[in-house]
Amino acid sequence: MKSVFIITDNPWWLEKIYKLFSKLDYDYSCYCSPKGASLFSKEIAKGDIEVIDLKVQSDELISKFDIGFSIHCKQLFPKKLVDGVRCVNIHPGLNPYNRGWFPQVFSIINKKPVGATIHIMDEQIDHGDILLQCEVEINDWDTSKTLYDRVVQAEYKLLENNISEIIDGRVKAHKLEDKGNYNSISDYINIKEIDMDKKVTMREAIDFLRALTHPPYKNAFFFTASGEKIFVSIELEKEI
Ligand code: 0FX
Repeated sequence: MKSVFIITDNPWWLEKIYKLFSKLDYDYSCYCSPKGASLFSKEIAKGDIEVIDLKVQSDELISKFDIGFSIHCKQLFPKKLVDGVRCVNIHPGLNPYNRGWFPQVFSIINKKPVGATIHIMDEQIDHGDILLQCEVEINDWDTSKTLYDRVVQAEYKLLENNISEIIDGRVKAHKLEDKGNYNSISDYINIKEIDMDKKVTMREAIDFLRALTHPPYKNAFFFTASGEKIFVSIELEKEI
């Protein structure tokens, strides 16, 4: 029987992982990152998930497991780990477009496609041979939140429908010719402050605001003349 490790820092995904793996006949263990530990205090206490620091504990994973999954894990997988055991990333973006942080936010702004990607991991972020992909359409009335919700559903379906084939190595990987583009967390942080003097079209303004509308987060903001910080989000409603 193949042994599988899964590292996630996303509570929605952890529930889905339990649901998916409880139906399958694999020996599996779940981990989260030290930074994500506060999100999982109940599960850690129950022993359902363990905290792992990949900088010092990669050898443990290499020796114990046949395959590993990074599912919205906020830790970098070191070269040693990705070279030592087959690691697969489940990513909420359509590689190679807008690799990195919050792909749907950047896709609403820069019009590059978005979707779900399952790929073999190498030492670069959201980079490596593609196993499976599925594009998700961007509607003119989507916000980051409505689009993200569809992207994670697409990721889950892609994984659920192909999990045994992936673990058993029956999905053929293919290379992407284009390296595409990458957005870091700083790129995201840097777009949140609204430049009140910037001249843009209404289309660009609405696209920017809907890309940063993701309740309950408060993202886009500006400062008043007296220095108060004001958060801005947008409501879009399609006539039925
Ligand atoms: O778990 P996740 O959905 O995924 C993110 C990256 O997008 C992904 O590329 C990376 N592999 C993974 C490790 O981290 O992230 P999240 O739960 O922190 O955020 C989910 C969405 O929430 C995000 O796409 C946009 C929105 N959000 C999140 C934060 C933290 C905001 O709008 N504002 C925020 O400050």
